[in-house]
Amino acid sequence: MYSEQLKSKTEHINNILTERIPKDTGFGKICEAMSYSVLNGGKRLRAIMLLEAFRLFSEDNDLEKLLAEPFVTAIECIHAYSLVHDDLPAMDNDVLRRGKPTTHVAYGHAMGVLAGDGLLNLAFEKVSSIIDNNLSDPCYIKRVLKAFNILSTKAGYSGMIGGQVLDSTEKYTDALKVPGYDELNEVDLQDADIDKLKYTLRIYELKTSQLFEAALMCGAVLGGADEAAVFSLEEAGRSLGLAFQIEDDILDMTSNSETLGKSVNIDEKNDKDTVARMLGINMSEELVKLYTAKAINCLSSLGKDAGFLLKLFESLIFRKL
Ligand code: GRG
Repeated sequence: MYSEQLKSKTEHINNILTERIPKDTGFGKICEAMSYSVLNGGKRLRAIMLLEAFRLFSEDNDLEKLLAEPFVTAIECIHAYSLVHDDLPAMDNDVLRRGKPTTHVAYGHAMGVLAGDGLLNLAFEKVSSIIDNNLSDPCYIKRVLKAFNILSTKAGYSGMIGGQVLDSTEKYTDALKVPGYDELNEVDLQDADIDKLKYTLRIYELKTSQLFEAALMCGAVLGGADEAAVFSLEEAGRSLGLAFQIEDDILDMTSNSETLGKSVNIDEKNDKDTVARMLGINMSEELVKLYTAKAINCLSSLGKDAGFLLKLFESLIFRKL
Protein backbone atom coordinates (compact mmCIF):
# COMPACT_ATOMS: atom_id res chain seq x y z
CA MET A 1 0.00 0.00 0.00
CA TYR A 2 1.38 3.40 -1.09
CA SER A 3 0.90 5.28 2.22
CA GLU A 4 2.70 2.54 4.19
CA GLN A 5 5.54 2.49 1.68
CA LEU A 6 5.81 6.28 1.93
CA LYS A 7 5.88 6.12 5.73
CA SER A 8 8.62 3.52 5.78
CA LYS A 9 10.70 5.37 3.15
CA THR A 10 10.33 8.62 5.12
CA GLU A 11 11.47 6.86 8.32
CA HIS A 12 14.45 5.43 6.46
CA ILE A 13 15.47 8.94 5.34
CA ASN A 14 14.99 10.30 8.88
CA ASN A 15 17.30 7.56 10.21
CA ILE A 16 19.95 8.42 7.62
CA LEU A 17 19.75 12.09 8.60
CA THR A 18 19.73 11.49 12.35
CA GLU A 19 22.87 9.38 12.02
CA ARG A 20 24.71 11.94 9.92
CA ILE A 21 23.81 15.37 11.30
CA PRO A 22 26.55 16.26 13.84
CA LYS A 23 25.71 16.34 17.55
CA ASP A 24 28.98 17.98 18.62
CA THR A 25 28.39 20.74 21.15
CA GLY A 26 31.85 22.27 20.89
CA PHE A 27 30.86 25.40 18.98
CA GLY A 28 28.08 27.06 20.92
CA LYS A 29 24.65 26.11 19.66
CA ILE A 30 25.46 25.74 15.96
CA CYS A 31 24.96 21.95 15.83
CA GLU A 32 21.79 22.19 17.89
CA ALA A 33 20.38 24.86 15.54
CA MET A 34 21.38 22.84 12.46
CA SER A 35 19.73 19.67 13.83
CA TYR A 36 16.64 21.69 14.75
CA SER A 37 16.43 22.94 11.16
CA VAL A 38 16.78 19.54 9.49
CA LEU A 39 15.37 17.01 11.95
CA ASN A 40 12.13 18.87 12.61
CA GLY A 41 9.80 17.06 10.25
CA GLY A 42 9.49 17.73 6.55
CA LYS A 43 8.15 15.45 3.89
CA ARG A 44 11.65 14.38 2.70
CA LEU A 45 10.45 14.51 -0.91
CA ARG A 46 13.80 15.38 -2.43
CA ALA A 47 15.61 12.67 -0.48
CA ILE A 48 13.03 10.06 -1.38
CA MET A 49 13.23 11.04 -5.06
CA LEU A 50 17.02 10.81 -5.00
CA LEU A 51 17.02 7.33 -3.48
CA GLU A 52 14.21 6.07 -5.72
CA ALA A 53 15.97 7.41 -8.82
CA PHE A 54 19.15 5.61 -7.71
CA ARG A 55 17.18 2.37 -7.30
CA LEU A 56 15.84 2.63 -10.87
CA PHE A 57 19.40 2.03 -12.08
CA SER A 58 21.11 0.05 -9.32
CA GLU A 59 20.05 -2.66 -6.91
CA ASP A 60 23.38 -2.67 -5.09
CA ASN A 61 22.65 -1.94 -1.40
CA ASP A 62 26.30 -1.36 -0.52
CA LEU A 63 26.64 1.16 -3.33
CA GLU A 64 23.44 2.86 -2.18
CA LYS A 65 24.93 3.31 1.31
CA LEU A 66 28.28 4.43 -0.02
CA LEU A 67 27.20 6.79 -2.82
CA ALA A 68 23.53 7.69 -2.48
CA GLU A 69 23.09 8.14 1.28
CA PRO A 70 25.58 11.03 1.60
CA PHE A 71 23.72 12.79 -1.24
CA VAL A 72 20.42 12.15 0.54
CA THR A 73 21.86 13.97 3.56
CA ALA A 74 23.25 16.73 1.38
CA ILE A 75 20.04 17.48 -0.48
CA GLU A 76 17.97 17.64 2.71
CA CYS A 77 20.62 19.91 4.30
CA ILE A 78 20.49 22.23 1.28
CA HIS A 79 16.70 22.21 1.26
CA ALA A 80 16.60 22.93 5.02
CA TYR A 81 19.14 25.77 4.67
CA SER A 82 17.04 27.36 1.91
CA LEU A 83 13.98 27.27 4.17
CA VAL A 84 15.89 28.68 7.17
CA HIS A 85 17.21 31.58 5.07
CA ASP A 86 13.90 32.09 3.29
CA ASP A 87 12.24 32.54 6.72
CA LEU A 88 14.72 35.19 7.89
CA PRO A 89 13.50 38.75 8.55
CA ALA A 90 15.47 39.95 5.48
CA MET A 91 13.42 37.59 3.29
CA ASP A 92 9.93 36.30 4.12
CA ASN A 93 10.20 37.09 7.85
CA ASP A 94 8.29 33.98 8.89
CA VAL A 95 7.84 32.65 12.40
CA LEU A 96 6.41 29.17 11.76
CA ARG A 97 7.93 26.28 9.79
CA ARG A 98 7.01 22.59 9.95
CA GLY A 99 4.67 23.44 12.83
CA LYS A 100 7.46 24.90 14.99
CA PRO A 101 9.09 28.32 15.50
CA THR A 102 11.46 29.06 12.62
CA THR A 103 15.17 28.64 13.34
CA HIS A 104 15.85 32.36 13.75
CA VAL A 105 12.92 32.67 16.15
CA ALA A 106 14.19 29.74 18.23
CA TYR A 107 17.91 30.63 18.14
CA GLY A 108 18.18 34.31 17.13
CA HIS A 109 18.76 36.01 13.77
CA ALA A 110 22.53 35.54 13.66
CA MET A 111 22.17 31.84 14.35
CA GLY A 112 19.52 31.61 11.61
CA VAL A 113 22.09 32.87 9.11
CA LEU A 114 24.88 30.71 10.53
CA ALA A 115 22.83 27.50 10.83
CA GLY A 116 21.83 27.88 7.16
CA ASP A 117 25.45 28.48 6.15
CA GLY A 118 26.54 25.52 8.31
CA LEU A 119 24.03 23.22 6.59
CA LEU A 120 25.20 24.22 3.12
CA ASN A 121 28.81 23.45 4.06
CA LEU A 122 27.79 20.21 5.74
CA ALA A 123 26.14 19.12 2.49
CA PHE A 124 29.41 19.55 0.60
CA GLU A 125 31.41 17.93 3.42
CA LYS A 126 29.17 14.83 3.26
CA VAL A 127 29.41 14.31 -0.48
CA SER A 128 33.12 15.09 -0.77
CA SER A 129 33.93 12.66 2.06
CA ILE A 130 32.58 9.76 -0.05
CA ILE A 131 35.98 9.80 -1.76
CA ASP A 132 37.67 8.85 1.56
CA ASN A 133 35.65 5.64 1.90
CA ASN A 134 38.01 3.32 0.00
CA LEU A 135 36.41 4.39 -3.23
CA SER A 136 39.05 3.31 -5.68
CA ASP A 137 36.94 2.54 -8.78
CA PRO A 138 37.37 5.57 -11.12
CA CYS A 139 33.89 4.93 -12.53
CA TYR A 140 32.33 5.61 -9.10
CA ILE A 141 34.55 8.63 -8.48
CA LYS A 142 33.33 10.05 -11.79
CA ARG A 143 29.70 9.48 -10.80
CA VAL A 144 30.23 11.25 -7.46
CA LEU A 145 31.90 14.26 -9.09
CA LYS A 146 29.19 14.49 -11.75
CA ALA A 147 26.43 14.38 -9.12
CA PHE A 148 28.34 16.90 -6.95
CA ASN A 149 28.46 19.26 -9.92
CA ILE A 150 24.74 18.86 -10.63
CA LEU A 151 23.77 19.46 -7.00
CA SER A 152 25.97 22.53 -6.48
CA THR A 153 24.99 24.10 -9.82
CA LYS A 154 21.26 23.56 -9.44
CA ALA A 155 21.28 24.86 -5.86
CA GLY A 156 23.45 27.84 -6.81
CA TYR A 157 23.30 31.36 -8.25
CA SER A 158 21.93 30.22 -11.62
CA GLY A 159 19.51 27.76 -10.02
CA MET A 160 17.65 27.85 -6.69
CA ILE A 161 19.39 30.96 -5.36
CA GLY A 162 18.90 32.74 -8.71
CA GLY A 163 15.18 31.99 -8.48
CA GLN A 164 15.03 33.36 -4.97
CA VAL A 165 16.78 36.54 -6.14
CA LEU A 166 14.27 37.11 -8.96
CA ASP A 167 11.41 36.21 -6.63
CA SER A 168 12.41 38.69 -3.97
CA THR A 169 13.90 41.55 -6.00
CA GLU A 170 12.64 41.67 -9.61
CA LYS A 171 8.96 42.48 -10.15
CA TYR A 172 7.82 41.63 -13.67
CA THR A 173 8.16 44.24 -16.41
CA ASP A 174 8.02 43.77 -20.22
CA ALA A 175 11.83 43.82 -20.28
CA LEU A 176 11.77 40.52 -18.36
CA LYS A 177 9.77 38.54 -20.97
CA VAL A 178 10.90 34.90 -21.22
CA PRO A 179 10.50 32.54 -24.20
CA GLY A 180 9.05 29.01 -24.18
CA TYR A 181 6.26 27.44 -22.10
CA ASP A 182 4.39 26.31 -25.23
CA GLU A 183 2.54 23.78 -23.09
CA LEU A 184 0.43 26.68 -21.82
CA ASN A 185 -1.41 26.50 -25.16
CA GLU A 186 -2.96 23.26 -23.91
CA VAL A 187 -5.09 25.08 -21.31
CA ASP A 188 -7.68 27.80 -21.68
CA LEU A 189 -6.06 30.72 -19.87
CA GLN A 190 -8.78 33.17 -20.89
CA ASP A 191 -7.52 36.75 -20.53
CA ALA A 192 -4.50 36.00 -18.33
CA ASP A 193 -1.30 38.05 -18.78
CA ILE A 194 0.70 35.27 -20.47
CA ASP A 195 4.07 37.04 -20.39
CA LYS A 196 3.81 37.71 -16.68
CA LEU A 197 2.69 34.12 -16.16
CA LYS A 198 5.70 32.80 -18.08
CA TYR A 199 8.06 34.95 -16.02
CA THR A 200 6.49 33.65 -12.81
CA LEU A 201 6.84 30.06 -14.03
CA ARG A 202 10.49 30.77 -14.85
CA ILE A 203 11.04 31.82 -11.22
CA TYR A 204 9.32 28.61 -10.01
CA GLU A 205 11.48 26.57 -12.32
CA LEU A 206 14.54 28.07 -10.68
CA LYS A 207 13.61 28.29 -7.03
CA THR A 208 11.67 25.02 -6.78
CA SER A 209 12.18 22.75 -9.81
CA GLN A 210 15.96 22.92 -9.78
CA LEU A 211 16.26 21.04 -6.49
CA PHE A 212 13.73 18.42 -7.65
CA GLU A 213 15.76 18.05 -10.84
CA ALA A 214 18.96 17.72 -8.81
CA ALA A 215 17.40 15.00 -6.62
CA LEU A 216 16.29 12.85 -9.56
CA MET A 217 19.43 13.47 -11.63
CA CYS A 218 21.91 12.84 -8.78
CA GLY A 219 20.17 9.58 -7.88
CA ALA A 220 20.26 8.46 -11.50
CA VAL A 221 23.88 9.48 -12.09
CA LEU A 222 25.04 7.71 -8.90
CA GLY A 223 23.12 4.59 -9.95
CA GLY A 224 24.84 4.56 -13.35
CA ALA A 225 22.11 5.93 -15.67
CA ASP A 226 23.03 7.02 -19.19
CA GLU A 227 22.76 10.64 -20.36
CA ALA A 228 19.37 10.22 -22.06
CA ALA A 229 17.82 8.84 -18.87
CA VAL A 230 19.35 11.61 -16.76
CA PHE A 231 17.90 14.17 -19.19
CA SER A 232 14.42 12.62 -18.97
CA LEU A 233 14.61 12.82 -15.18
CA GLU A 234 15.69 16.45 -15.40
CA GLU A 235 12.57 17.14 -17.48
CA ALA A 236 10.45 15.19 -14.98
CA GLY A 237 11.87 17.25 -12.10
CA ARG A 238 11.23 20.49 -13.97
CA SER A 239 7.54 19.73 -14.54
CA LEU A 240 7.01 18.26 -11.10
CA GLY A 241 8.59 21.32 -9.46
CA LEU A 242 6.28 23.63 -11.41
CA ALA A 243 3.23 21.60 -10.39
CA PHE A 244 4.47 21.49 -6.79
CA GLN A 245 5.05 25.25 -6.55
CA ILE A 246 1.69 26.12 -8.13
CA GLU A 247 0.03 23.79 -5.60
CA ASP A 248 2.05 25.55 -2.88
CA ASP A 249 0.50 28.86 -4.00
CA ILE A 250 -2.96 27.29 -3.92
CA LEU A 251 -2.40 25.93 -0.41
CA ASP A 252 -1.20 29.37 0.75
CA MET A 253 -4.62 30.73 -0.32
CA THR A 254 -6.88 27.86 0.70
CA SER A 255 -5.36 26.00 3.67
CA ASN A 256 -4.61 26.93 7.27
CA SER A 257 -1.45 27.15 9.34
CA GLU A 258 -2.35 24.15 11.58
CA THR A 259 -2.46 21.86 8.54
CA LEU A 260 0.52 23.36 6.72
CA GLY A 261 2.72 23.99 9.76
CA LYS A 262 3.61 27.39 8.30
CA SER A 263 1.93 30.77 7.99
CA VAL A 264 -0.73 31.19 5.28
CA ASN A 265 -1.79 34.10 3.05
CA ILE A 266 1.86 35.12 2.98
CA ASP A 267 1.73 35.80 -0.77
CA GLU A 268 -1.10 38.29 -0.38
CA LYS A 269 0.64 39.88 2.61
CA ASN A 270 3.86 40.25 0.58
CA ASP A 271 1.90 41.22 -2.55
CA LYS A 272 3.69 38.47 -4.46
CA ASP A 273 2.77 37.64 -8.08
CA THR A 274 1.96 33.95 -7.71
CA VAL A 275 0.32 31.79 -10.36
CA ALA A 276 -2.64 31.11 -8.06
CA ARG A 277 -3.15 34.82 -7.38
CA MET A 278 -2.88 35.60 -11.12
CA LEU A 279 -5.08 32.81 -12.47
CA GLY A 280 -7.37 31.89 -9.59
CA ILE A 281 -7.69 28.46 -7.98
CA ASN A 282 -9.50 26.53 -10.76
CA MET A 283 -7.20 27.50 -13.59
CA SER A 284 -4.16 26.96 -11.37
CA GLU A 285 -5.37 23.43 -10.59
CA GLU A 286 -5.53 22.79 -14.35
CA LEU A 287 -1.87 23.79 -14.56
CA VAL A 288 -0.96 21.52 -11.63
CA LYS A 289 -2.58 18.62 -13.51
CA LEU A 290 -0.89 19.57 -16.80
CA TYR A 291 2.60 19.74 -15.29
CA THR A 292 2.11 16.58 -13.22
CA ALA A 293 1.04 14.71 -16.36
CA LYS A 294 4.16 15.99 -18.14
CA ALA A 295 6.35 14.80 -15.25
CA ILE A 296 4.68 11.38 -15.29
CA ASN A 297 5.24 11.12 -19.07
CA CYS A 298 8.95 11.83 -18.70
CA LEU A 299 9.28 9.26 -15.94
CA SER A 300 7.33 6.65 -17.89
CA SER A 301 9.50 7.25 -20.97
CA LEU A 302 12.41 5.62 -19.10
CA GLY A 303 10.72 2.25 -19.52
CA LYS A 304 11.64 1.31 -15.94
CA ASP A 305 9.51 -0.04 -13.14
CA ALA A 306 9.05 3.36 -11.48
CA GLY A 307 5.82 2.41 -9.68
CA PHE A 308 6.50 4.12 -6.37
CA LEU A 309 7.85 7.34 -7.94
CA LEU A 310 4.83 7.51 -10.25
CA LYS A 311 2.48 7.22 -7.27
CA LEU A 312 4.48 9.85 -5.42
CA PHE A 313 4.18 12.25 -8.39
CA GLU A 314 0.42 11.62 -8.62
CA SER A 315 -0.08 12.06 -4.88
CA LEU A 316 1.36 15.58 -5.01
CA ILE A 317 -1.45 16.87 -7.25
CA PHE A 318 -3.96 17.19 -4.44
CA ARG A 319 -1.58 17.27 -1.51
CA LYS A 320 -2.79 18.86 1.73
CA LEU A 321 0.69 19.64 3.09
C1 GRG B 1 20.96 31.96 -0.13
C2 GRG B 1 20.29 33.86 1.39
C3 GRG B 1 19.95 32.64 0.64
C4 GRG B 1 18.69 32.15 0.71
C5 GRG B 1 18.27 30.99 -0.01
C6 GRG B 1 16.78 29.74 -2.17
C7 GRG B 1 16.11 30.19 -0.96
C8 GRG B 1 16.80 31.05 0.02
C9 GRG B 1 14.86 29.90 -0.67
C10 GRG B 1 14.02 29.10 -1.54
C11 GRG B 1 13.17 28.26 -0.62
C12 GRG B 1 11.77 28.14 -1.05
C13 GRG B 1 10.73 28.80 -0.23
C14 GRG B 1 11.50 27.39 -2.10
C15 GRG B 1 10.16 27.09 -2.53
C16 GRG B 1 10.02 25.58 -2.55
C17 GRG B 1 9.09 25.04 -1.49
C18 GRG B 1 7.65 25.07 -1.73
C19 GRG B 1 9.61 24.57 -0.36
C20 GRG B 1 8.85 23.77 0.63
O1 GRG B 1 9.15 22.43 0.33
P1 GRG B 1 8.45 21.20 1.06
O2 GRG B 1 6.97 21.39 1.05
O3 GRG B 1 8.99 21.38 2.55
O4 GRG B 1 8.97 19.95 0.46
P2 GRG B 1 9.14 20.29 3.71
O5 GRG B 1 8.98 21.07 4.97
O6 GRG B 1 8.10 19.22 3.55
O7 GRG B 1 10.53 19.74 3.57
